[in-house]
Amino acid sequence: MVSVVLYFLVYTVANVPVSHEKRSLTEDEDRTNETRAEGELPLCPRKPTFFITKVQINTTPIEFPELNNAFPDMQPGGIFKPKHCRARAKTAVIFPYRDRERNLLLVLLNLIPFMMAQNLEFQIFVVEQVPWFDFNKCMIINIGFVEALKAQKFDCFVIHDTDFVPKDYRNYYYCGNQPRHLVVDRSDRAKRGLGYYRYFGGAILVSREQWESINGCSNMYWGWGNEDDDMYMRFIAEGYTIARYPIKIGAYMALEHETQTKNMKRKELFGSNIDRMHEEGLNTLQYKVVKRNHTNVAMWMMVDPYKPNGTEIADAQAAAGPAIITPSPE
Ligand SMILES: *C1O[C@H](CO)[C@@H](O)[C@H](O)[C@H]1NC(C)=O
Ligand SMILES: *[C@@H]1O[C@H](CO)[C@@H](O)[C@H](O)[C@H]1NC(C)=O
Ligand SMILES: *[C@@H]1O[C@H](CO)[C@@H](O)[C@H](O)[C@H]1NC(C)=O
Repeated sequence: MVSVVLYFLVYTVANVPVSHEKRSLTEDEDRTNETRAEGELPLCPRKPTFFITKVQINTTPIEFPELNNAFPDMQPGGIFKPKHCRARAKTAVIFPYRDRERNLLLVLLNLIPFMMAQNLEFQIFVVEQVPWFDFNKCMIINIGFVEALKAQKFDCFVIHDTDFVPKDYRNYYYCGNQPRHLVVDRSDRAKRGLGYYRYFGGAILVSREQWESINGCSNMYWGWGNEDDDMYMRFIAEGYTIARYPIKIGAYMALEHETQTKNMKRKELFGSNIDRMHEEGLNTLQYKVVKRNHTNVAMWMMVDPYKPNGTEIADAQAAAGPAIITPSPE
Protein backbone atom coordinates (compact mmCIF):
# COMPACT_ATOMS: atom_id res chain seq x y z
CA MET A 1 0.00 0.00 0.00
CA VAL A 2 2.73 2.41 1.00
CA SER A 3 4.59 1.63 -2.18
CA VAL A 4 1.50 2.29 -4.28
CA VAL A 5 1.07 5.72 -2.71
CA LEU A 6 4.77 6.41 -3.16
CA TYR A 7 4.55 5.33 -6.76
CA PHE A 8 1.78 7.80 -7.53
CA LEU A 9 3.61 10.56 -5.73
CA VAL A 10 6.79 9.97 -7.67
CA TYR A 11 4.94 9.39 -10.91
CA THR A 12 3.07 12.68 -10.61
CA VAL A 13 6.21 14.64 -9.83
CA ALA A 14 8.11 12.94 -12.63
CA ASN A 15 5.53 14.01 -15.15
CA VAL A 16 5.42 17.73 -14.54
CA PRO A 17 5.03 19.35 -17.95
CA VAL A 18 8.19 20.57 -19.54
CA SER A 19 8.41 24.04 -20.99
CA HIS A 20 7.80 24.73 -24.68
CA GLU A 21 7.49 21.13 -25.80
CA LYS A 22 4.82 20.58 -28.35
CA ARG A 23 5.83 17.10 -29.24
CA SER A 24 8.77 14.91 -28.66
CA LEU A 25 11.10 13.59 -31.32
CA THR A 26 9.72 10.11 -31.65
CA GLU A 27 6.16 10.55 -30.47
CA ASP A 28 4.87 8.87 -33.61
CA GLU A 29 6.53 5.72 -32.33
CA ASP A 30 4.59 5.88 -29.12
CA ARG A 31 1.96 3.29 -29.83
CA THR A 32 0.83 1.01 -27.06
CA ASN A 33 -0.64 -1.33 -29.68
CA GLU A 34 2.48 -1.29 -31.79
CA THR A 35 3.04 -4.41 -33.79
CA ARG A 36 6.42 -5.96 -33.30
CA ALA A 37 8.25 -8.75 -34.94
CA GLU A 38 8.70 -12.07 -33.21
CA GLY A 39 11.40 -11.86 -30.54
CA GLU A 40 11.60 -8.08 -30.81
CA LEU A 41 11.66 -6.19 -27.52
CA PRO A 42 8.91 -3.71 -26.65
CA LEU A 43 9.72 -0.02 -26.89
CA CYS A 44 11.17 1.48 -23.73
CA PRO A 45 8.76 3.54 -21.65
CA ARG A 46 8.07 6.98 -23.02
CA LYS A 47 9.28 8.69 -19.87
CA PRO A 48 11.20 7.16 -17.05
CA THR A 49 9.33 6.97 -13.76
CA PHE A 50 11.49 6.44 -10.74
CA PHE A 51 10.77 5.47 -7.19
CA ILE A 52 13.92 7.26 -6.25
CA THR A 53 14.70 10.53 -7.96
CA LYS A 54 17.87 11.57 -6.16
CA VAL A 55 21.10 10.26 -7.66
CA GLN A 56 23.61 8.88 -5.19
CA ILE A 57 26.69 10.60 -6.57
CA ASN A 58 29.98 8.82 -6.12
CA THR A 59 32.75 11.37 -5.59
CA THR A 60 35.60 9.02 -4.77
CA PRO A 61 38.29 9.54 -7.42
CA ILE A 62 38.74 6.52 -9.65
CA GLU A 63 41.59 5.31 -11.88
CA PHE A 64 40.96 4.45 -15.51
CA PRO A 65 41.42 0.63 -15.33
CA GLU A 66 38.97 0.37 -12.46
CA LEU A 67 36.41 2.56 -14.25
CA ASN A 68 36.84 0.58 -17.42
CA ASN A 69 35.92 -2.64 -15.60
CA ALA A 70 33.05 -1.15 -13.63
CA PHE A 71 30.32 -1.72 -16.24
CA PRO A 72 30.15 -5.22 -17.69
CA ASP A 73 27.11 -4.26 -19.80
CA MET A 74 29.05 -1.67 -21.78
CA GLN A 75 30.46 -2.70 -25.17
CA PRO A 76 33.79 -1.54 -26.58
CA GLY A 77 33.57 2.03 -27.83
CA GLY A 78 31.38 3.03 -24.88
CA ILE A 79 28.18 1.54 -26.27
CA PHE A 80 25.12 0.62 -24.24
CA LYS A 81 21.74 -0.83 -25.24
CA PRO A 82 18.95 -1.46 -22.74
CA LYS A 83 18.40 -5.18 -22.15
CA HIS A 84 14.66 -5.33 -21.68
CA CYS A 85 13.30 -2.82 -24.13
CA ARG A 86 14.04 -1.09 -27.41
CA ALA A 87 15.26 2.48 -26.97
CA ARG A 88 13.28 5.19 -28.71
CA ALA A 89 16.37 7.03 -29.88
CA LYS A 90 20.09 6.55 -30.29
CA THR A 91 21.98 9.08 -28.24
CA ALA A 92 25.59 10.18 -28.65
CA VAL A 93 27.22 11.69 -25.59
CA ILE A 94 30.04 14.03 -26.55
CA PHE A 95 32.65 15.22 -24.09
CA PRO A 96 34.83 17.99 -25.51
CA TYR A 97 37.90 17.32 -23.45
CA ARG A 98 41.35 18.42 -22.47
CA ASP A 99 43.39 18.01 -19.32
CA ARG A 100 40.80 17.17 -16.75
CA GLU A 101 41.15 13.45 -16.41
CA ARG A 102 40.14 13.20 -12.78
CA ASN A 103 36.87 15.03 -13.50
CA LEU A 104 36.21 13.14 -16.71
CA LEU A 105 36.56 9.77 -15.01
CA LEU A 106 34.27 10.81 -12.16
CA VAL A 107 31.63 12.13 -14.53
CA LEU A 108 31.75 8.88 -16.53
CA LEU A 109 31.50 6.84 -13.34
CA ASN A 110 28.26 8.61 -12.47
CA LEU A 111 26.78 9.36 -15.88
CA ILE A 112 26.92 5.82 -17.24
CA PRO A 113 24.65 4.23 -14.60
CA PHE A 114 22.46 7.36 -14.74
CA MET A 115 21.79 6.93 -18.46
CA MET A 116 21.41 3.17 -18.09
CA ALA A 117 18.69 3.78 -15.50
CA GLN A 118 16.93 6.01 -18.02
CA ASN A 119 16.76 3.12 -20.52
CA LEU A 120 18.70 5.05 -23.12
CA GLU A 121 20.68 3.53 -25.95
CA PHE A 122 23.89 5.50 -26.10
CA GLN A 123 27.50 5.74 -27.07
CA ILE A 124 30.05 7.93 -25.32
CA PHE A 125 32.67 9.92 -27.22
CA VAL A 126 35.56 11.63 -25.53
CA VAL A 127 36.93 14.15 -28.01
CA GLU A 128 40.30 15.38 -26.86
CA GLN A 129 42.10 18.29 -28.48
CA VAL A 130 45.79 17.87 -29.24
CA PRO A 131 47.85 19.62 -26.58
CA TRP A 132 48.84 22.71 -28.55
CA PHE A 133 46.91 25.96 -28.83
CA ASP A 134 44.04 27.12 -26.77
CA PHE A 135 41.12 24.84 -26.35
CA ASN A 136 38.50 25.34 -29.07
CA LYS A 137 35.53 23.76 -27.38
CA CYS A 138 32.99 24.55 -30.10
CA MET A 139 35.14 23.14 -32.85
CA ILE A 140 35.80 20.02 -30.78
CA ILE A 141 32.04 19.57 -30.38
CA ASN A 142 31.56 19.91 -34.15
CA ILE A 143 34.23 17.28 -34.69
CA GLY A 144 32.58 14.99 -32.14
CA PHE A 145 29.26 15.40 -33.94
CA VAL A 146 30.70 14.50 -37.35
CA GLU A 147 32.74 11.58 -36.01
CA ALA A 148 29.83 10.21 -33.98
CA LEU A 149 27.68 10.11 -37.10
CA LYS A 150 30.37 8.07 -38.82
CA ALA A 151 30.07 5.51 -36.02
CA GLN A 152 26.27 5.21 -35.81
CA LYS A 153 23.10 6.91 -37.01
CA PHE A 154 22.33 9.00 -33.94
CA ASP A 155 19.09 10.96 -33.45
CA CYS A 156 20.12 12.76 -30.34
CA PHE A 157 23.28 14.38 -28.92
CA VAL A 158 24.21 15.19 -25.38
CA ILE A 159 27.06 17.68 -25.22
CA HIS A 160 28.54 17.43 -21.78
CA ASP A 161 31.24 19.27 -19.89
CA THR A 162 33.55 17.13 -17.82
CA ASP A 163 32.78 18.87 -14.56
CA PHE A 164 29.04 18.39 -14.08
CA VAL A 165 27.17 15.43 -12.63
CA PRO A 166 23.35 15.28 -12.72
CA LYS A 167 21.62 14.98 -9.37
CA ASP A 168 18.11 13.90 -10.36
CA TYR A 169 16.98 10.91 -12.42
CA ARG A 170 14.07 12.86 -13.86
CA ASN A 171 16.59 14.94 -15.81
CA TYR A 172 15.85 12.86 -18.88
CA TYR A 173 18.60 12.77 -21.53
CA TYR A 174 16.15 12.40 -24.36
CA CYS A 175 15.75 14.91 -27.21
CA GLY A 176 12.64 16.96 -27.75
CA ASN A 177 11.62 19.35 -30.50
CA GLN A 178 13.58 22.22 -28.94
CA PRO A 179 17.20 22.23 -27.82
CA ARG A 180 17.41 21.66 -24.09
CA HIS A 181 19.77 23.32 -21.69
CA LEU A 182 20.35 20.71 -18.99
CA VAL A 183 22.40 22.44 -16.31
CA VAL A 184 19.74 24.64 -14.74
CA ASP A 185 21.25 24.68 -11.28
CA ARG A 186 24.88 24.33 -10.21
CA SER A 187 24.63 25.75 -6.75
CA ASP A 188 27.91 24.19 -5.61
CA ARG A 189 29.62 26.73 -7.84
CA ALA A 190 27.29 29.65 -8.52
CA LYS A 191 24.16 30.92 -6.85
CA ARG A 192 21.03 28.83 -7.14
CA GLY A 193 19.45 28.73 -10.56
CA LEU A 194 20.82 30.21 -13.76
CA GLY A 195 23.56 32.77 -13.27
CA TYR A 196 22.22 34.77 -16.18
CA TYR A 197 19.33 34.01 -18.48
CA ARG A 198 21.46 33.21 -21.48
CA TYR A 199 23.66 30.78 -19.59
CA PHE A 200 23.90 27.77 -21.89
CA GLY A 201 26.92 25.98 -20.48
CA GLY A 202 27.48 22.70 -18.69
CA ALA A 203 25.42 20.28 -20.74
CA ILE A 204 22.91 20.51 -23.55
CA LEU A 205 20.70 18.11 -25.43
CA VAL A 206 20.12 18.60 -29.16
CA SER A 207 18.73 16.50 -31.96
CA ARG A 208 20.72 15.92 -35.10
CA GLU A 209 18.41 18.22 -37.10
CA GLN A 210 18.70 21.00 -34.53
CA TRP A 211 22.50 20.94 -34.58
CA GLU A 212 22.61 20.79 -38.36
CA SER A 213 20.10 23.61 -38.74
CA ILE A 214 22.41 26.03 -36.88
CA ASN A 215 25.41 24.75 -38.87
CA GLY A 216 26.93 23.45 -35.62
CA CYS A 217 28.73 25.97 -33.51
CA SER A 218 31.41 28.49 -34.43
CA ASN A 219 34.94 27.28 -35.11
CA MET A 220 36.39 30.66 -34.20
CA TYR A 221 36.53 30.61 -30.43
CA TRP A 222 40.06 29.71 -29.42
CA GLY A 223 40.33 29.78 -25.65
CA TRP A 224 37.63 30.00 -23.05
CA GLY A 225 34.75 32.42 -23.20
CA ASN A 226 31.45 33.18 -24.92
CA GLU A 227 31.35 30.09 -27.11
CA ASP A 228 28.29 28.83 -25.23
CA ASP A 229 26.56 32.17 -25.69
CA ASP A 230 27.34 32.04 -29.36
CA MET A 231 25.73 28.62 -29.59
CA TYR A 232 22.72 29.91 -27.74
CA MET A 233 22.35 32.87 -30.10
CA ARG A 234 22.53 30.59 -33.12
CA PHE A 235 19.58 28.61 -31.82
CA ILE A 236 17.59 31.76 -31.08
CA ALA A 237 18.42 33.21 -34.51
CA GLU A 238 17.13 30.00 -36.06
CA GLY A 239 13.80 30.40 -34.24
CA TYR A 240 14.18 27.85 -31.45
CA THR A 241 13.22 28.35 -27.86
CA ILE A 242 15.41 26.73 -25.24
CA ALA A 243 13.74 24.09 -23.09
CA ARG A 244 14.74 23.74 -19.44
CA TYR A 245 13.59 21.52 -16.62
CA PRO A 246 12.61 23.03 -13.28
CA ILE A 247 15.55 23.87 -11.00
CA LYS A 248 15.16 20.80 -8.82
CA ILE A 249 15.31 18.42 -11.79
CA GLY A 250 18.04 20.31 -13.67
CA ALA A 251 20.38 20.35 -10.66
CA TYR A 252 24.01 19.29 -11.09
CA MET A 253 26.97 18.81 -8.85
CA ALA A 254 29.84 20.99 -10.09
CA LEU A 255 33.26 19.39 -9.71
CA GLU A 256 36.28 21.52 -8.96
CA HIS A 257 38.34 22.52 -11.96
CA GLU A 258 41.13 24.78 -13.03
CA THR A 259 40.27 27.75 -15.16
CA GLN A 260 41.43 27.82 -18.76
CA THR A 261 43.11 30.39 -20.92
CA LYS A 262 40.63 33.12 -21.77
CA ASN A 263 40.01 34.14 -25.33
CA MET A 264 40.94 37.82 -25.50
CA LYS A 265 38.99 38.33 -28.70
CA ARG A 266 35.83 36.73 -27.39
CA LYS A 267 33.89 39.97 -27.02
CA GLU A 268 34.60 41.07 -30.60
CA LEU A 269 33.75 37.68 -31.99
CA PHE A 270 30.54 37.45 -30.12
CA GLY A 271 28.02 39.74 -31.71
CA SER A 272 29.45 39.62 -35.20
CA ASN A 273 29.29 35.90 -35.41
CA ILE A 274 25.58 35.27 -35.65
CA ASP A 275 25.50 36.92 -39.10
CA ARG A 276 28.04 34.37 -40.26
CA MET A 277 26.41 31.31 -38.79
CA HIS A 278 25.57 29.71 -42.10
CA GLU A 279 28.99 30.49 -43.57
CA GLU A 280 31.05 29.16 -40.70
CA GLY A 281 30.62 26.07 -38.58
CA LEU A 282 29.98 22.43 -39.53
CA ASN A 283 30.29 23.33 -43.22
CA THR A 284 33.81 24.76 -42.83
CA LEU A 285 35.13 22.25 -40.34
CA GLN A 286 38.61 20.87 -41.01
CA TYR A 287 40.43 18.53 -38.71
CA LYS A 288 42.33 15.32 -38.39
CA VAL A 289 41.76 12.42 -36.02
CA VAL A 290 45.28 11.80 -34.73
CA LYS A 291 44.47 8.59 -32.87
CA ARG A 292 41.60 6.84 -31.20
CA ASN A 293 40.82 3.91 -28.99
CA HIS A 294 37.75 1.93 -28.04
CA THR A 295 37.56 1.44 -24.32
CA ASN A 296 34.55 0.05 -22.46
CA VAL A 297 33.46 3.48 -21.35
CA ALA A 298 34.09 5.55 -24.47
CA MET A 299 35.36 5.90 -27.97
CA TRP A 300 38.22 8.22 -27.19
CA MET A 301 39.66 10.39 -29.96
CA MET A 302 42.59 12.72 -30.07
CA VAL A 303 41.80 15.33 -32.72
CA ASP A 304 43.68 18.18 -34.34
CA PRO A 305 41.38 21.04 -35.32
CA TYR A 306 42.79 22.96 -38.29
CA LYS A 307 43.04 26.69 -38.01
CA PRO A 308 41.51 28.82 -40.75
CA ASN A 309 44.06 30.35 -43.11
CA GLY A 310 45.12 33.96 -42.74
CA THR A 311 44.98 34.31 -38.99
CA GLU A 312 47.76 34.73 -36.49
CA ILE A 313 46.75 31.39 -35.04
CA ALA A 314 47.59 29.70 -38.33
CA ASP A 315 50.95 31.49 -38.31
CA ALA A 316 51.61 30.42 -34.76
CA GLN A 317 50.81 26.85 -35.60
CA ALA A 318 53.16 26.95 -38.55
CA ALA A 319 55.86 28.31 -36.24
CA ALA A 320 55.18 25.58 -33.71
CA GLY A 321 56.08 22.93 -36.25
CA PRO A 322 54.61 19.52 -36.95
CA ALA A 323 52.40 17.49 -34.68
CA ILE A 324 54.16 15.96 -31.69
CA ILE A 325 51.93 12.92 -31.70
CA THR A 326 52.48 10.21 -34.25
CA PRO A 327 49.23 9.19 -35.91
CA SER A 328 48.45 5.54 -35.40
CA PRO A 329 46.39 3.40 -37.77
CA GLU A 330 42.74 3.18 -36.77
C1 LIG B 1 42.84 5.77 -24.82
O1 LIG B 1 42.73 5.11 -23.58
C2 LIG B 1 43.44 5.53 -22.48
C3 LIG B 1 43.09 4.75 -21.30
O2 LIG B 1 43.94 3.69 -21.26
C4 LIG B 1 43.41 7.03 -22.31
O3 LIG B 1 44.04 7.48 -21.15
C5 LIG B 1 44.03 7.57 -23.57
O4 LIG B 1 44.36 8.90 -23.49
C6 LIG B 1 43.06 7.23 -24.66
N1 LIG B 1 42.99 8.07 -25.80
C7 LIG B 1 43.54 7.94 -27.01
C8 LIG B 1 43.16 8.98 -27.99
O5 LIG B 1 44.32 7.07 -27.31
C1 LIG C 1 -3.52 1.37 -32.69
O1 LIG C 1 -4.87 1.46 -32.38
C2 LIG C 1 -5.53 2.62 -32.90
C3 LIG C 1 -6.95 2.67 -32.38
O2 LIG C 1 -7.47 1.38 -32.22
C4 LIG C 1 -5.42 2.62 -34.42
O3 LIG C 1 -6.03 3.80 -34.94
C5 LIG C 1 -3.98 2.59 -34.82
O4 LIG C 1 -3.85 2.53 -36.21
C6 LIG C 1 -3.29 1.39 -34.18
N1 LIG C 1 -1.85 1.47 -34.46
C7 LIG C 1 -1.16 0.45 -34.91
C8 LIG C 1 0.27 0.70 -35.15
O5 LIG C 1 -1.64 -0.64 -35.11
C1 LIG D 1 44.97 26.90 -46.39
O1 LIG D 1 45.53 27.21 -47.65
C2 LIG D 1 46.19 26.14 -48.30
C3 LIG D 1 46.85 26.65 -49.55
O2 LIG D 1 46.04 27.57 -50.22
C4 LIG D 1 45.17 25.02 -48.56
O3 LIG D 1 45.82 23.93 -49.19
C5 LIG D 1 44.58 24.58 -47.25
O4 LIG D 1 43.59 23.61 -47.47
C6 LIG D 1 43.97 25.77 -46.51
N1 LIG D 1 43.57 25.35 -45.19
C7 LIG D 1 42.42 25.71 -44.65
C8 LIG D 1 42.19 25.23 -43.27
O5 LIG D 1 41.61 26.39 -45.21
